[in-house]
Amino acid sequence: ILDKIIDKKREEVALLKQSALTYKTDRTPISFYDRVVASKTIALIAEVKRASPSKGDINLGVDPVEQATIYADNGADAVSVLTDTPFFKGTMDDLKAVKENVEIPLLNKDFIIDEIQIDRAKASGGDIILLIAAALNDEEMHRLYRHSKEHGLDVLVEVHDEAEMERALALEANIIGINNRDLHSFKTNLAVTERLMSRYGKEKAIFVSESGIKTREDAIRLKEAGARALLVGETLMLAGDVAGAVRS
Ligand code: IGP
Repeated sequence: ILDKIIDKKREEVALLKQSALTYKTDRTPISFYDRVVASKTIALIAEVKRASPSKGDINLGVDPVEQATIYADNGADAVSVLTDTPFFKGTMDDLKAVKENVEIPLLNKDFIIDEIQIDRAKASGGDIILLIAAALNDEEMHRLYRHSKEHGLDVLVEVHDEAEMERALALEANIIGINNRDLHSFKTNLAVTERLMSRYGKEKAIFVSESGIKTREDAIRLKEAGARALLVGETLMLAGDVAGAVRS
């Protein structure tokens, strides 16, 4: 699935580059890293996600601003906004709208393969961008990581196994996401975080456990494994009581 998504992303980036649009902004992003370091409890990145390749439609009727406002008002430390359209049914306008209404840091959740997407993320209100190790070679990771940092953005470097973790650590990434979801089988397994944390937990980075987190018990388990933050999407998008789910 990742190959398919990246192929599509290349087309999108080619169009972006052809258009006359430029992304200039003098805004200073808000630091998620500083917020997590200062926090005594485990941090929450709460995600706005309408649909996904693994689950299909999740919550098409959601109002991203309303949802993000509930997240922020109930103690989330950041909001992740999926902006990929073909596979996740999100838009850059979702990110912009959330930015106008919410004060906490925003993660522009997308498949970044080119600097122009990073410039667009910053101009659209993103404070954090995602770099997926499985989608990028070392040269691309380094170049895109440096570009983001030069523009004052935090970078969440996402890994799923030991080899990708080694590559993220070689970057000296200070925020590393461990994706519990296997992108081939779509299965989630929180033991992925436990396995990688037992081996790399002493490294100097903030570790974020991502995907498949459903209950307060899951959160406690991941905190005990050493995660400093959690990224939760589907569970919050489907919760009857979103505020209660965020607080628990
Ligand atoms: C959220 P979940 O299982 O709580 O909905 O997962 C988040 O981790 C997931 O959306 C995600 C993702 C990604 C989406 C993790 N890495 C990369 C798109 C691209």
